[in-house]
Amino acid sequence: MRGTLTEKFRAAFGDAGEPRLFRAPGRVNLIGEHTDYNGLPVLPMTIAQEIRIAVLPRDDGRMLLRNTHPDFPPLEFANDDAIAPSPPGSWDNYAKAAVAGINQCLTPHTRPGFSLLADADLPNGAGLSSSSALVVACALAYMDALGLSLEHDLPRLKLAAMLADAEHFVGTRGGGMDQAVILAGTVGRACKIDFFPLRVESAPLPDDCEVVVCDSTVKAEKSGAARSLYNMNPRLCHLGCELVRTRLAEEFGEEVEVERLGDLWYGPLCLTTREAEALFMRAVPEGPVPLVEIARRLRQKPEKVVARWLEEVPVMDGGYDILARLRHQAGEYRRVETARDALFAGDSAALGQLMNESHASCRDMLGISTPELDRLTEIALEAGALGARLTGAGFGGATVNLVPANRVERFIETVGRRYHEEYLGRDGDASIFVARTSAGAGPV
Ligand code: NG1
Repeated sequence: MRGTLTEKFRAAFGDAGEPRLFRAPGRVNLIGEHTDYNGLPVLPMTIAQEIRIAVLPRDDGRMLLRNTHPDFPPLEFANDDAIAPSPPGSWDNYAKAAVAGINQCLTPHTRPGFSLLADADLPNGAGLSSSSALVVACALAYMDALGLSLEHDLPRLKLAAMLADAEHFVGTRGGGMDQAVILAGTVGRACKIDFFPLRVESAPLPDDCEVVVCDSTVKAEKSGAARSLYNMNPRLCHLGCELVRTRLAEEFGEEVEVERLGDLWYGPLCLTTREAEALFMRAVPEGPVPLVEIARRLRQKPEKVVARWLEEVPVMDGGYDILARLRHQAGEYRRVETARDALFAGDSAALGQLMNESHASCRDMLGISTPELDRLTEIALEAGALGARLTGAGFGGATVNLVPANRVERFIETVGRRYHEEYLGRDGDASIFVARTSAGAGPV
C-alpha cells in the first residue's frame, strides 16, 4: 500500500521527496445514536476501511489537496488567520476544519503548508464517519508539518476533543463520538465513550457473533443536503434542555446548572433515568409544541427562540415534538449502559434486543430513519440477525447488524437478494461486509 500511495503522490505532485503516510479508520456505531452532542454515552468500534493520506510539508503556506477519488477535485487554500469555509459539500472543508482548529487551539508560531493526497476504501455518506476520518487524518498531517507528534505532544483524547469542536467548522453540530473512536479505538474491542470529560473504556466484542454492515446505498451527505436534517435533532435537544432548565428553576426557586442534557445524570442533580424521564414530562408537553407555546414557557419572543435555538430548522406549522427527542435520550442512555454490560457478560441476545429497540426509537422519536433503512433492518432480522439498526447520523447510510457467526454467509446472501435485488432492483454485493476492527489513527 505504501508504495502505491507514494507513487500516486509523486504522480500528483511531481517527485518532491518521500511523503509521510497517515491513516484514519472509519467506524460503525453499535448503539448510542444522537446522544454524544448531549454528553450522553455511545458504543462504537473502528472498522478496517480507512482514509489514507500521503503528505509533504511546504514552506509557502499553501495547502494543496488532491484526492484519488474522481468525485473530489483538486483544491487549495492558504494557511492564514482567515480560513473561511468553502460552500457546503466541498471536501476541502474537512482539511480546513483540522487546520483552523489546530491553529486556534495550539496557536503555532509558524503556518506551514502541505501537499496532501487522500485515498480511501471507506465509502462516504454511509454513516461510517468518512468525514471525521478525513479531519483526523488531515490533523495528523498538519501536526506533522508543525513538528508535533501524537501522544508525545498531544494525547489522543485531547486531540479528539479538540477536533470534535473543530469539525463544527463544516456546519454540522455533531458530538465527539467519531473523532474519539477513530483516535482511541483498538483492535478486537468496541469503545464505550463518555463525554465532558472525554473517557474511553474498551469493551469485548461478542465471540459468537459478527458485526455486519449493510449499506442502504442511499447517500446521507451530511455536509450537503442532509446537513439541516441532521442539525435539527441537536437543535431541538438544546431547546429541550432550555425548557428543562427553566422548569428546574421554577421548581427549585433558583437557577440549576445544566449546560447539556447529560448534566441531568452527571451534574449536581445526579438524577436516575426514571427521574429524568419524569422531569421531561413536567417540563415539555406531549406531541408537537407550537413555537408560541415554547416562547411562552421560556418567557422569550418567538423570533428570539428561532434565532437562538432553531437556526436552519425547517418551520413546522404544527410545532416541534421535543418530548419525543428527550425520551429518546433517556431510553438510549439506558440502552447504551445495558449494552455495555451485555458485552462484558457475552450476552449477544440482550445486545441484539437493545439494538432493535434503538432502531425503533431512532425511527419513531427522532425521525432519522428512511423507508430503505427500515426495510433493510426488517430483512436483516428475517435473515437471522439478533439485532439490526441504522448506524450514524441517519437519513440514509448503513445499518449495523449482530449476526450469529454460523449464519453470516446465509445472512449476506439473503440480504443481498432480498434488499438489493428484490427491493432496490440492483446488485449490491460490495455494500454488505463483516466489520473488522482496526487500530486508532496514526502514522503508517
Ligand atoms: P456520522 O454518522 O459520521 O455523520 C454524526 C455525528 C456524530 C453523532 C452521529 C449520530 C459528526 C462529525 N458526527 O455521525 O457526532 O452525533 O451523527 O449518532 O457530526
